[in-house]
Amino acid sequence: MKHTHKNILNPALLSLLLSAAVPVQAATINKTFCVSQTSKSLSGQSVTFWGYSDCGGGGMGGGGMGGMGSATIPGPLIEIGAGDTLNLSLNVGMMTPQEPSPYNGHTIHLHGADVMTSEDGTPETNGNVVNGDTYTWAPLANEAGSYPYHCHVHTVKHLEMGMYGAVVVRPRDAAGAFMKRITANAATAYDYEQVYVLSTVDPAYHTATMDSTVFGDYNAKYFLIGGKEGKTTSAPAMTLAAAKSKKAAFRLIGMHSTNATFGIKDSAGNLKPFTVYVEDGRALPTARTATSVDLSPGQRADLIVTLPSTTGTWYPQVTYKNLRDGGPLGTVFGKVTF
Ligand SMILES: [Cu+2]
Repeated sequence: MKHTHKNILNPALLSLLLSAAVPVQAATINKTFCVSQTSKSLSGQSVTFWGYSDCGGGGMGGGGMGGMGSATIPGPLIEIGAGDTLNLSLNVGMMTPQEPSPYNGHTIHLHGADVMTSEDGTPETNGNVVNGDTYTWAPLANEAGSYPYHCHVHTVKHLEMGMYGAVVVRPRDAAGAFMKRITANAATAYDYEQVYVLSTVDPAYHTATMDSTVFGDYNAKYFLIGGKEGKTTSAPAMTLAAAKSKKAAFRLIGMHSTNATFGIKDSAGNLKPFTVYVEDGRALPTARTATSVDLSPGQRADLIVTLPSTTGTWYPQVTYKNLRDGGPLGTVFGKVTF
């Protein structure tokens, strides 16, 4: 058989090559968030928060007359596929808790997302308004992982008030379904998953406004995972009912204003190793096995721990640390049963 140029362009071969190159099915995801006030009891004290709620199925005014929804701390979890397009609208058309001008209004900043400046939600940059907007992001295939979103108006105040949440960018399979993997890499497959949004509270920040000198010094008093205190292993902030020999993924998202260290201990207090696959929304060139991971504000880590072959209880935990000297401020516990 003669090898000619024509043979290389054989239609069957071309079709095969094209099908291999066709990306998995992508989706367009439209969400509308609103802002409202709520309060939480932390260590017996009532603290006022502002938070996001999901108030519509897409487009401005999606909430219609149905109201603003109920804010949660952290805000609603956003799940999108790598390759999808997210259109995230913020409806501040209705009365929202906010400060007087020039610190009024709200935005949504998709932290760590590679977006156009006009989609960045930072009022100081061109094209970003504070009276409602739609933020568009189409993460690439290599951007699977965990991200935070938060308000970028007078950030020192508004982020502290609870205006933050998590975005998980998931790989999709050939049929378009979310995969139980951190990235498309089969080595990152897991059976269970928890999102740990780390945050701290300085109650003085919750009552101060405008250019208060209070904002010159941060004194965290309450320490949270997923908006909960979890001060002891018997009252954990997060619980996961898993099964022995299975894999559990933890998505750590730093929205705290201190330093922090994450670790997983067994019931005897021994640190258990885990593998970090993604940091700050990018896969590590080589997965890293560790018994602790440090997280500064804005940082993320996506990791997997393999549970033992006998039943038991482990305690994932975050120790918050002073920014200046690393001294421990408080530990928040999670719990995994298997
Ligand atoms: Cu805000």
